[in-house]
Amino acid sequence: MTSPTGKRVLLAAPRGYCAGVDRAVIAVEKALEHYGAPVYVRKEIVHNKYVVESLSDKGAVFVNETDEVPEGARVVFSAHGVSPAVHEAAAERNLQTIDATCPLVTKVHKEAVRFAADDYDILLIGHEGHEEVEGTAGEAPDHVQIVNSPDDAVNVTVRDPEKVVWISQTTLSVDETMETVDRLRERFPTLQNPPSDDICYATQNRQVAVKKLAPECELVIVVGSANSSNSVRLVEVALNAGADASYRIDRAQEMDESWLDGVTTVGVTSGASVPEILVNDVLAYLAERGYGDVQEVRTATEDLMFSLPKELRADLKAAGNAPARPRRENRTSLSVEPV
Ligand code: 2E6
Ligand code: F3S
Repeated sequence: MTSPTGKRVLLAAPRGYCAGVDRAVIAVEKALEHYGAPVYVRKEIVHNKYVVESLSDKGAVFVNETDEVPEGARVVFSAHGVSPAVHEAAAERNLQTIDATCPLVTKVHKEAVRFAADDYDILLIGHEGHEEVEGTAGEAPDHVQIVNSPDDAVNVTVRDPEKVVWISQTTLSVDETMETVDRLRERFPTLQNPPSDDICYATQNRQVAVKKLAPECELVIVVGSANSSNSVRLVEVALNAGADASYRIDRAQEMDESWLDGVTTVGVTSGASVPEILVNDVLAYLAERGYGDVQEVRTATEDLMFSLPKELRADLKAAGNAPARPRRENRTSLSVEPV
């Protein structure tokens, strides 16, 4: 219902969980149910504090490296993927692995392997130190160079400028990545594109939705954790698209009353690793302050689902448990009017 004050919320759709996060989180939950606690998880299964804390409460034990996992124990690899060296280290300790790498990250790994086999110089656009970039680069360390930003393009040196390809992290800003590619192509005119988009559908869809609502917003709130690349990108996209201000928060308690001073329209979205309950809490916070009129701005509909990691599927099947799984409910509990 329209507010007499004109105050309103524009709620981005799609937002929140993507298919790869849904699968990874369910994989840990199913592993806990099936094998019992503890189940070790290398790195954060997805980059969200609430998810990690909730799974820890259920018995998941998050570690930084496989050498922290007891010999022979079970370990889940996170959605961001791991390099072959990590698989080897796990095998040396006889660990039982469940690989929850998002299939769309695996696709990029395969591109790196293929172009390395053809002896290309591979320019991996992505953020140095991010787990996904470490995993992808680790597939072909002798062929991959990381390009962090458009400005970093000047630092690249290649063996043969006619044999260069770019690939990317899945969760980058589409616009900034295209800028990096343009700069690289100025230097290497025959730079080859990846066979298909590496920035995944979920990253792209969330950015398109924010771009649509941001010009109408004095404030855009992005729910997501500080280490979540795709969530952080949504703040940048909102600001670039015309929002007067944009903040990333992990949860509603981090909202600052002063952000709402003089604000009529608040945009709300969330990263691909963010459970909808955290968005609902933000909407409730805003409703208590007069922003009860929530209008959804939808730019795409998503129905992609991935099956569970094969190791887990096999064990569930052998135990007579149906591998089918329900789609996680990711709708807001508030009444929302589409615009
Ligand atoms: C795996 C790969 C890509 O930091 P980033 O955005 O990559 O990660 P999350 O966990 O916030 O988002 C999901 C994801 C998982 N994206
Ligand atoms: Fe996969 Fe993209 Fe999500 S790479 S984990 S679908 S953000």
